[in-house]
Amino acid sequence: MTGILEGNDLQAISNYIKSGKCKNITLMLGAGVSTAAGIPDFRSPGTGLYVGNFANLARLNLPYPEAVFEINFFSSNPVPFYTLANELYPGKFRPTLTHAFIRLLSEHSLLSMCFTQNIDTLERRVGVPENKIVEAHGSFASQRCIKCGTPFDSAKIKEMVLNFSKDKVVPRCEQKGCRGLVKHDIVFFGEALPKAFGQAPGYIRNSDLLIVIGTSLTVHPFASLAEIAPDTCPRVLINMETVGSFGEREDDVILLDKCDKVIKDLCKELGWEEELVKIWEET
Ligand code: CNA
Repeated sequence: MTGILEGNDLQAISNYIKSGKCKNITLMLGAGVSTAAGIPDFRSPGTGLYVGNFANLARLNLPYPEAVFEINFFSSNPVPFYTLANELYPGKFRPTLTHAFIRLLSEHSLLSMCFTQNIDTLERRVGVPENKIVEAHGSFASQRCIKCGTPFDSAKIKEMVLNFSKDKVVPRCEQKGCRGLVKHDIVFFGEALPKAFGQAPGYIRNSDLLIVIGTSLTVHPFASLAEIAPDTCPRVLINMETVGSFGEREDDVILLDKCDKVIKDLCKELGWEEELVKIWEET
């Protein structure tokens, strides 16, 4: 026990933040942060893209669900990805209270860095400064040809994706003689993570608190970051289930509930509830 937190509950986190000793908070986020916005995660029973009803992905005629995010499969059949992109495209969804909390941490100068696995860009949309976000699995924010690497126009691809359900036109490179498939800069299975992800261990080692929200901690190397937190950096998990190695450290705080509810309760304790709701209502 490090003695940094006075307990393993929400009150203890709130007291620590209010004490002024907790100056740098690093966040690790997953798809659970955006489920309340209407974007299904991968693995929640009944609603996740990989399970239950949203086998949903079954209508895309995939050999197995993960194929939709595999580069080899995409190269031979990009239609399932673009069908899904049409449904999940940024602009169709509003940030959640948890996204508003990220901005609030930043406004209180407490946000060290937000490492997100999400590709929905809702962290940007809620107004978290770009230099405080690392989209570890990329995002829909940019795109390029998978053959020659030439970037593709954002406005043009947006129109194509939004019309994909009726037009079924897959974007192709416009460089002379190329015609390669265009893919968003989302990290597919088998692709390298963005360079900025390399900074993650340094941020976590220098943090006073690590908060992990809405992730099954099953996708590596992202998931392994939670192991890096030193004794001086207590770990908090806000999720529907216990995941990873949470619970193995005496000072781990595990808050099992919908993240928006936990965040609202935490902000109430911190006296930030009004600010939180104001940010959320504005976005
Ligand atoms: P996952 O494996 O589907 O796990 C989600 C986790 O969140 C589960 O443990 C759930 O119990 C939990 N959860 C779901 N809803 C809530 C909620 N309201 N409050 C608290 N916890 C909740 O997803 P991961 O993010 O762990 O997997 C990594 C993949 C998912 C990344 O590569 C992403 O790109 C990918 N993904 C992203 C999005 C998005 O951008 N919104 C959507 C779907 C998948």
